[in-house]
Amino acid sequence: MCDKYCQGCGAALQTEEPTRFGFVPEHLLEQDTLLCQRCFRINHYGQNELGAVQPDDALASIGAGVQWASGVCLVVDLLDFEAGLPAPLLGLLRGKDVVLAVNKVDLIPKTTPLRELGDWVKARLDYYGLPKVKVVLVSAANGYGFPALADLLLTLGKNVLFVGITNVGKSSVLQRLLHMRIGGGKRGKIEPTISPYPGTTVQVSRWSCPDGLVLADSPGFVPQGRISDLVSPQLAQEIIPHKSLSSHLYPVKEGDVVLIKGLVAVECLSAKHQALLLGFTGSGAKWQKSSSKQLDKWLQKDRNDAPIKDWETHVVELRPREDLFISGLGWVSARKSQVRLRLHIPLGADFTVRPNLIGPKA
Ligand SMILES: Nc1nc2c(ncn2[C@@H]2O[C@H](COP(=O)(O)OP(=O)(O)OP(=O)(O)O)[C@@H](O)[C@H]2O)c(=O)[nH]1
Ligand SMILES: [Mg+2]
Repeated sequence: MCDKYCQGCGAALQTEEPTRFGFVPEHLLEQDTLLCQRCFRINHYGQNELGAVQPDDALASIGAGVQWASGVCLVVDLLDFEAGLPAPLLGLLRGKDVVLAVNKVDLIPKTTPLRELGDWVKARLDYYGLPKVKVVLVSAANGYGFPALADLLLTLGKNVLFVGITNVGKSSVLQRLLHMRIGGGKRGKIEPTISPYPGTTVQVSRWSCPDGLVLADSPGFVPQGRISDLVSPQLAQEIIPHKSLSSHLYPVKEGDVVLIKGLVAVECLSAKHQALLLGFTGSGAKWQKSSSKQLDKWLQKDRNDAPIKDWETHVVELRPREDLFISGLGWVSARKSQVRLRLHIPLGADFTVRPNLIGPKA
């Protein structure tokens, strides 16, 4: 161990154990390298052999970071919004000045006006008892909302920490800000490490910016109940929307089942009239329609990448223009008619019914 830190992921650099975070070969450390081997391999080969930071280590680092911070930018993924506000994380931020950056708005179809998304987010924050939080919709992918975000960050004092659950785009948001005037403009080659796999950032990593401002990345808080955390990293990549959100529309009547094999099934128990269900997920998730008689076959289907053995069921009433949100997977939206559904999800997976995010509003 030495007193240097990897600028990409924040891990303390060390030259002894290649299988631990922060490893750099000794000769590179002498050359003042500030990037660990893991970050180098993520950046150049898209490979992360060491996997994710441990939840407890992440929590300890976030806690220390919050103590240090004068203000906090909480980053959430609009497509996994409910998962992004876990009570233990919000508890850590109590008493801090918070700006909420709702990221990945580029993934929402252009037919949904951004003003409508803003109203939807505000209504959800009211519902969660967070009506006073300053909110900005952003996309680290295309830069939308960043001038407004930069202005809000300047109200948070000199030490600003980016926090949020894993994989919401904290490092991506920070990376984009570092290229803007607030972050000092063009930087050297080393930047916060970004990867599609959750648990990339390992410890708080600070970046000095003009006028004494310090922007700091932090490891992601690991939430409970997210389906993407229960499956293999490869399958998680398929179900989490990265480049586009895909939707699948099914007319349903009693006895129909809309499902993703080995992951989730939504069984129609009754529908008032002709009902429609729309499944929203990343484009790699394979939705299909079947019948209740076939259900066991689809749920018990053994998949190495979705090793889910235990299931739970819930009966849910879904009115038109409501979503059945399933944490870390996506959501099923009802159109035209109210439906009574039986939801089959992996044991411990979180779900909630909410006003619809996409499509005509009530
Ligand atoms: N489409 C889209 N993808 C994004 C956006 N921001 C980040 N991503 C992607 O989301 C994934 C996670 O990004 P990171 O910046 O590594 O997320 P993080 O919150 O720092 O993740 P951890 O360090 O693991 O907690 C990467 O595949 C990014 O390319 C965005 O605005 N739009
Ligand atoms: Mg990160």
